[in-house]
Amino acid sequence: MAGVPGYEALAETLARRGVDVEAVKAALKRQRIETPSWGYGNSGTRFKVFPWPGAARNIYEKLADAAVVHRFTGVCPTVAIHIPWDKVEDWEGLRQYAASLGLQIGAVNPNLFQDDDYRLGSVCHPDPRVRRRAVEHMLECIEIAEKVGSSILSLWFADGTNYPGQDDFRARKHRMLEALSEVYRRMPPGMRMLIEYKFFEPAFYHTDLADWGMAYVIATHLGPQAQVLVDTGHHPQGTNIEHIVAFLLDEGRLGGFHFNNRKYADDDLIVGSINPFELFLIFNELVAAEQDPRTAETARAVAYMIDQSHNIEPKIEAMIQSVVNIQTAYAKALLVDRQRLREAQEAGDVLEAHRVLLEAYETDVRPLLAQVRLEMGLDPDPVAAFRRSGYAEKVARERGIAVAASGYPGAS
Ligand code: LRH
Ligand code: MN
Ligand code: MN
Repeated sequence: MAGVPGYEALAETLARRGVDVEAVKAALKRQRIETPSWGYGNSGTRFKVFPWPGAARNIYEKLADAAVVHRFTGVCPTVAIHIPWDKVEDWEGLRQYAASLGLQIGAVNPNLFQDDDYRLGSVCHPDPRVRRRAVEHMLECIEIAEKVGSSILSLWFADGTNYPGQDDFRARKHRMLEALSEVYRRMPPGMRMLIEYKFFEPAFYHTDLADWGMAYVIATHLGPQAQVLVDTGHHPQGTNIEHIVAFLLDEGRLGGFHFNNRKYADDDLIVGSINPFELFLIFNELVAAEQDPRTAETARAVAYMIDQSHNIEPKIEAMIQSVVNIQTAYAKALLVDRQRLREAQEAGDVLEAHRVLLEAYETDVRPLLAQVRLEMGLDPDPVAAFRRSGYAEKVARERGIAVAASGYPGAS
């Protein structure tokens, strides 16, 4: 098959560096990235939602858009759902509809933060009636997951307090553990509970699961089917996320990612748009763990999900660009010369070790990815191909422009 411009030269350079180019291409073809239903609808900030012409208005349109992302990237066959943002009467029917589009339903996300009842929290709420409601909703989501053929229950809690003294930290921890134990016990074998942390927002004084350590402790109390989910936007500035990733992988407790990017807080911007080097370093840890027999099983089961919300940018293109940026980071991480890296580390050669990473990071992998896509029967430039396809104009005509209300993703 004819190569893309620049590919032969790159393949030769990589081969000279000792890279098994065919193995790298095979890994790139195997990679799978899940997109979120809520990334296709109108969303924004608490200041304003700018409605996008043709933005998906319901889960069926969201799946149709996700199928288009999969058609142009070839690596996004699953879609995460958020309940009750995604309103569905017939879950088996949804599963079939997804299948008719070449998709499957991925992680099921209960929404435990948008009912009036949850003013003081959900599973940590002082009132047992509210905690019961939260547990019932999670149990319902397990049933939904079984109906749609999903094996991931993905949990994020907005629980926290706004003022010192508002509630008892330790009592809230016990309430959470009690609630999650009941949910955990109801999960069928093979289902995983992913526990997502976030250090602030919407609560401003304390958040009940503020960091990976707290999520990890809860997961270990629950059992092996509970793991930690790392959302890249959920850390204080300066946090070394790749270190957290390596640590959790080593403990067998890294369950998945919510990829996005940010400059300041939980900005949910296009993955890799602000800090592509950080994304590369995260993938560097994932590849290292994939290649280490002690961590390979955990690394291979990691759920790679995007959690993004788009306000001023076209939603489908933003999603495709995120996928491309994730593939770029993964491709570069696959090029790291691990043997030279180990030798430099063992010799205490600080700069050489660092330069091994830079060599991989600074490689222009675009011809490699273009070649991979060509071999997968795809257009080498998925964003450009989508733009040419006329899909955006078609849905804008058919769906029109919705009146968007509040600012949180999925709200309408
Ligand atoms: C919270 C969060 C969580 C929610 C999603 C919409 O900030 O990252 O994953 O489910 O946003
Ligand atoms: Mn998230
Ligand atoms: Mn978030």
